[in-house]
Parts: sequence; structure tokens; C-alpha cells
Amino acid sequence: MKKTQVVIIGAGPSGLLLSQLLARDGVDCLVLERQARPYVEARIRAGLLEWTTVELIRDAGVGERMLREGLVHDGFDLAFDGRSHRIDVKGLTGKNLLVYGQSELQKDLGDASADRVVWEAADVRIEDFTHAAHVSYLKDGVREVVEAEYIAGCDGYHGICRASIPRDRVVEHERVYPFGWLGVLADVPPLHHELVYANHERGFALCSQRSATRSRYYIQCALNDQVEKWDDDRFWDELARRLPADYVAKLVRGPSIEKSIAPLRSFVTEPMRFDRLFLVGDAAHIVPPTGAKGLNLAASDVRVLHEGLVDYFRRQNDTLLAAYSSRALSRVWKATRFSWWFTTLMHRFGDETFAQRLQVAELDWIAQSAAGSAAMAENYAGLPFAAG
Ligand code: RFL
Ligand code: PHB
Repeated sequence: MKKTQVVIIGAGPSGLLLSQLLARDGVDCLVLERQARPYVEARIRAGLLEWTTVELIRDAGVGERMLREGLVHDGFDLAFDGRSHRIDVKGLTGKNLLVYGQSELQKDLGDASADRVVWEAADVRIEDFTHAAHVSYLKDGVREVVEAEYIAGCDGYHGICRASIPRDRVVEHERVYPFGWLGVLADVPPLHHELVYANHERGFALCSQRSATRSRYYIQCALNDQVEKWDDDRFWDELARRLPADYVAKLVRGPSIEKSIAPLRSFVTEPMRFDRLFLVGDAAHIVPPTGAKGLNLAASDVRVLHEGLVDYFRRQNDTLLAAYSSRALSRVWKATRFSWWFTTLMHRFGDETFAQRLQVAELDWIAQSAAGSAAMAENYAGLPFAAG
């Protein structure tokens, strides 16, 4: 039997960032991850960090490469109706954003927490989360048991933590969208120095990036679409059709180095605490990627849970820990609302021209109105945290 103070299930960004923050504050923890480290680090996912996320990573002592190599952005473009409008996030909120790939962050966190992670821990089971915190797993065919005071469920949407909770104790809210995103990563310079979100009658498009020489582009696709049906030429042609001409003139095409389809979903679990088990990040909630809130929400859960655990272990005060679920959910629901709204504003839901005209009218209003632009910028930059 191994003993630790906090057992963390999942070594994605949530699990590793939590372990790193706890270790720096002298709280003992162990991370159990089902996959091998290279597999986790190869997953291409998020790319855009809110400044509060950047600060948390820096405070965890793992921000050195991120701050050196990340690209600081001040705003982004909305393209619609053949034209575009820039949202000046920095001017409207005082906050920047940082382009830094989740796979790079995952590597930095992996290096920092190497001695606290059991990679390839198979068949992880929560043996008890009510009276005690007991977790077991198989390593090289041998079942190991870990006894802790708390369990952090950081094992993503398909993990075992949320699934271990009796159905009558959870409420799950869900919205599934009738389309997906086809994403391409390519070693070509981005067509613009900031991100471009495009509303077009053929469907949504997003021009993002990972560095000055690596682009990440997405287009809305059918839910049942297959990636094999999209060779590179078809993808570049379709992307170009959905962008105003002045961007297309700067589009550099090249071979894709990754291509995948992701479904879009909004999902929130309530509450986020069950006795000695805390759900964190994608294990508790999913947002559609429009607006880039997923990883940022995971980081904000980690921040709130870290504060609560440190107060408990260092000062024997469990007030903040007791408030974890309500503090985290208040930010989760606001980001869920924003991601749903931005998704609804930018995508084709069918053929009806009425909805399309309303989208363009709303985008035009956002562009013209100080209040509209400010609301967009505030949400995009990331909303403040609830007081403790
Ligand atoms: P993760 O990253 O899913 O990590 C969970 C970890 O748990 C492990 N695991 C288990 N371990 C042990 N036992 C089990 N039974 C286990 N089951 C699972 C998994 O192997 C994995 O290592 O969750 P986490 O840490 O909460 O992090 C969440 C983020 O990864 C996610 O929210 C973002 O990637 C979402 N997202 C974006 N977020 C942003 O903030 N900005 C973006 O620009 C952005 N773009 C995106 C995105 C997600 C995307 N996809 C594909 C879902 C773009 C895309 C296309
Ligand atoms: C990305 O670069 O993967 C990305 C950026 C912004 C989004 C979504 C995804 O809103």
C-alpha cells in the first residue's frame, strides 16, 4: 500500500499542473496515467492561453520556455460578409493572450513532474471515495493500492472518475452540436499575425497558429464526415472559399502534418465534488472549441482546487475546499455560455437564411458597438475568478 496526500488520476494538463503546484507547496501527491508519456505529448489540441492561465503556469515554475517561445497576441479578427473587423482585446480589457501549443505545455509539465507520475497505469479503479480515498491500478500486471486523503479526478471526458459516481448523485447538462471541426496542422507561416474567426455561408473557418512557421486551421464539417475524404488540396480550397479575399491572398498552402475531426459538445457535471473526490477540467465539463476555453477552464479549476488543498494541508482550514464546486462552477458556466454563444454566432446550423442574416447583423453590431466589442473581448480574455 502506497500512501500520499492527494492521488491524481490523469496526467493531462489538469493533472500535471495540479501536481506541480501542490509539490511546490509541499503537498505530497502521486499521478496515475493510463497512457505512455509520448502518446500524451503527441496529442494536438489547444493553442491559446488566457493570461490568467499563463500566470498560473508561471507561478507553478514551468513557464520559462512558454514565455520565451509563446506568441503574445493583443486581439483577433472576426471575418463575415466579405469583410473583417478586429477585436482589440488588449485595448478593451488590458489583457493579452498567448499562443502556445498544449503539446508543448504537456512536455514542460512532464519534465517538471517526472518523478511523481506512474505512466501506463492500467485499469485504475476508485475503491473508495466516501469514507476514505483509496485508488488501485495495475502496473506490470501487479495491482497496487494507493491510500490518500483526497482524489483529484483529472482523467478527461472519457475517464473513470465521473463514471465512478452513483448516477443519483450527479446532474449532467449536455448540448451536442450538429457539426464537427476538421483541423489541419501544417508547417507554413500563418496567413495573419493574429487569429481569424470566419462566419461564411459554407460554414465556419478558423485560422490559428502554433508559431511563426506553423499554422493550425479549422473548418466546420459534417458530423459524419471522414478525414480520409479530405485530401490536402480539398481542405485548402475549402478554407480559401470561406475567407475574405485579402486573407486568401496571404494563405500559404503546404502538406498537412496532422489532420483530424473533432465533434463539438457542451457538457457540465454538477456538483464537481463528491466526498473525497474532486472532478477537474474535462472530467467535469466540455466546451466546444470556439473561443478556446477548454484548457483555460481546466487551469482555472486547478487554481481553485490548489488553493483549497493548500489551505487544508498547511493550515487545517477546509473552508476553501468546501467552496471548490461552487467557485469552479461559477466560472465554468460563464465560459460554457460564451463558448455556446460564439459557436451559435459563427456556424451554419442548416440552410435557413433567417439565422444567417441574424448572425451577420449581430457580428455587424459587435463591430460597431463599444458595448458589443467590450463584451466579446472580456469573455475572450477570460472572466475574473469568484472570491474565496
Ligand atoms: P485531458 O487532456 O483529456 O487529459 C486527461 C488525461 O487522463 C488520462 N486518462 C486516464 N488516466 C488513468 N486512468 C484512466 N482510466 C484514464 N482515462 C483517461 C488521459 O489519457 C489523459 O492523459 O484533460 P484535462 O487535463 O482536463 O485537459 C483538458 C484539455 O485537454 C482540453 O480542455 C483542451 O484541449 C480543449 N481545447 C482547447 N482548449 C483551450 O483552452 N484552448 C484551445 O485553443 C483549445 N483548442 C481543444 C482545442 C480541444 C480540441 N479537441 C480535439 C478536443 C482544439 C481541439 C481540436
Ligand atoms: C487552436 O489553435 O487550436 C485554437 C485556437 C483558438 C480557438 C480554438 C482552437 O478558439
